[in-house]
This record gives sequence, structure tokens and C-alpha cells, in this order.
Amino acid sequence: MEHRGFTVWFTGLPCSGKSTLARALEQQVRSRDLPVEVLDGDEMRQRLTKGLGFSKVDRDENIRRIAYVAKLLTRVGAVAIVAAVSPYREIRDEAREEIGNFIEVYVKCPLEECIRRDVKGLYAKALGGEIPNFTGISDPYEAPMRPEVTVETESEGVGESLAKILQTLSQLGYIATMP
Ligand code: ADX
Repeated sequence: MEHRGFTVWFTGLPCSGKSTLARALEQQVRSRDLPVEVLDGDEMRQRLTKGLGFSKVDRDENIRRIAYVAKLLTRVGAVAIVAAVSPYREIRDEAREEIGNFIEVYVKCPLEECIRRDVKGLYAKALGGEIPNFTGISDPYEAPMRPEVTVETESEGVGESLAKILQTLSQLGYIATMP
């Protein structure tokens, strides 16, 4: 199979499971000997997008910069895996247009379950009024209309969600089925 670069874009509420799936997918891609990088929102915000906040303007700027890097990686034949809340549909669609080989994965998880997980304790703070503009609590999340893949992390295990993603990537001709 001739290899071409592509971007897998994970979007979903905080604590929905984006980073976990991104890392699991990274291993799968690497085991196929393809060059791969994960662009994780939390990490990007410490370097590439340092100083940006969580207003719509700043989130859009965050996503534009991440999408730009993903485009460069994709263009040289690498696999870019993005894990960012990326709550706004319009800017995700802009990234799709810019990048081209784009697979959007909607990491679906009920808000109540995300609040239960609350990995970093931010939902508790947001619910207590300490964090304004917190996605899901005091800021919107716009689910994708036509994602290539939807995973449901409340009911599926990581392996099951990963299998769905790999199956789609193989159906779309981006990867071989078996490593
Ligand atoms: S995005 O909206 O711009 O795509 P991104 O994925 O980079 O967000 O960053 C989200 C992370 O920032 C969350 O995982 C959380 O740890 C932290 N965070 C801090 N404040 C907020 C907020 N107001 N809304 C959402 N996430 C926040």
C-alpha cells in the first residue's frame, strides 16, 4: 500500500478520552513503521500556543496553529494525531479543508461521566464557579455533524474504540489492516 500522510483529529469534552485514544493510536501507527506525532492540546498550550486562553478567539487561534502543524506533518507524509477539545465546528471544518487527508473522530461521552472522571479536578472547580468558560459547564461544545468515526467511551473499552478507528483508517485506504 502506498503511504500518504494524514491527520486524525480527536474532538470531545474534557475527560472524554481523547488523549488516551490518541496515545493508543500512536502505538498502532508506530507499529506499522509510519512516522507519527501526537499534538495534544494540553501540551501544545505549554509551547506552541502558550499564553492563549479559553475565549472563542483564543481557542480558534489555538486550533489554527495546531492545524497548521498538522498540515505540515501530513504534507511530508507523516501521521498527525490531534487531541484537542476543539469545541467549535466551524474551525474544525476549516482544519479539515486546510489539511485534506483528515479523519475526524468524535470522542463521545456523556457530560455526567466526564464529570465523574474529572482527571484534573477542573470540572469541580468549574461547577464551583472558579473557572469561567469551561467547556460543557459554562461554554459550548458543538458535536461534529459527520465525523468519520464516533467512539463512545462510556460503554466501549479503549481496545474497542481503537479498533473502530483502525477499521475506518483501513477502509479509507490510509493504513493496512494488520501491522
Ligand atoms: S481547545 O478548546 O482550545 O481545543 P484544548 O484541548 O487546547 O482546548 O485545552 C483543553 C484543556 O485545557 C483541558 O483538558 C483542560 O485541562 C484545560 N482547560 C483549562 N481551562 C479550560 C476551559 N475553560 N475549558 C476547557 N478546558 C480548559
